[in-house]
Amino acid sequence: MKKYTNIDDIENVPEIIQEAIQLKANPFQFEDLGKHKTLIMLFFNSSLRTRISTEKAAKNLGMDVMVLNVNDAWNLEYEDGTVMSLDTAEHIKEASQVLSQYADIIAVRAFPDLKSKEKDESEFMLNSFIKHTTVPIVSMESATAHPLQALADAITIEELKTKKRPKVVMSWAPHPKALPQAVPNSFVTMMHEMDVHFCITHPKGYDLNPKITKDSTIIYNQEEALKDADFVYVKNWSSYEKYGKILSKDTNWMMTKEKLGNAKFMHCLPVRRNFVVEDAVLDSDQSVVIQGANNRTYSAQIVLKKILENL
Ligand code: AN0
Ligand code: CP
Repeated sequence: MKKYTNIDDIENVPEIIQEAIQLKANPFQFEDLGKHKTLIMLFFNSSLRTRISTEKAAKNLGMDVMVLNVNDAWNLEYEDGTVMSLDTAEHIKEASQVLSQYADIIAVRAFPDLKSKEKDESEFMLNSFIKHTTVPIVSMESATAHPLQALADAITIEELKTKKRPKVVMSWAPHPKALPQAVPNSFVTMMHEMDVHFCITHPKGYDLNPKITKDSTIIYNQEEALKDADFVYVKNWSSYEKYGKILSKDTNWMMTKEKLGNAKFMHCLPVRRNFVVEDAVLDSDQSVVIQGANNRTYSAQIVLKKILENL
């Protein structure tokens, strides 16, 4: 693997899921692979899981890890040819090349600001790193994708499914803040690669990028969509059409024990209790959010392993 910024960087999804499950059973089997290799993680945004699970994954492979909260460094310029007389103190060209000398792999978290669809979809931050660094890049969530999360979700479904082709429903939920579409985008893309019966449910106006949802079944009636679900993946996102806007905070879309039926409850976390999902769900045995978060280590570890093998 040359980089991991999108699910299509994976050659064979079913195979990588099985490899991750094997790694989980024996996480230290490749502890020499990353010896004298350094992972630098750059965070433009907050993180709990990604920050810690990716470091743990790298260390399981014997790598050294350095973390930079980029907002503590110099304010970066991405445009070519600008007169840097304002707030930006360092150009991505220098920053990327300098960091490449210190790292063998660079991982980046850079959320969108949800103001301009075109700008966010250009993935200018992530792509600037890809362009100007000389080492492989891993996305730890970019403007439009969260591929490490989706791979962990796939591992969780594979581990917990009790039938060959489970029904997976991705259900929108309300949220007080405008959130990106990165997590749902990657989850949808991943479900297309898996042998599952998949549908999406959300209020009108919340359709994701049709290039991503493609021919997914979209059902605007949540109750109908949730019928006989084996896994319910709950996530809020802001509108794609009215880009970055909150169109609804309708509490009727919150996930409840009653709506969940017998399905397993999934969420990437962090989650707002009793706004996105009620306590009764999170505190029940049907919630697999904690086990799911554990798989973040193994999704990161299998990705880092494949990149290290290709260095
Ligand atoms: C972020 C998002 O929705 O993209 C990160 C999730 C992993 N969530 C929040 O900001 C609450
Ligand atoms: N799920 C996830 O990416 O969590 P963090 O934002 O805490 O890293």
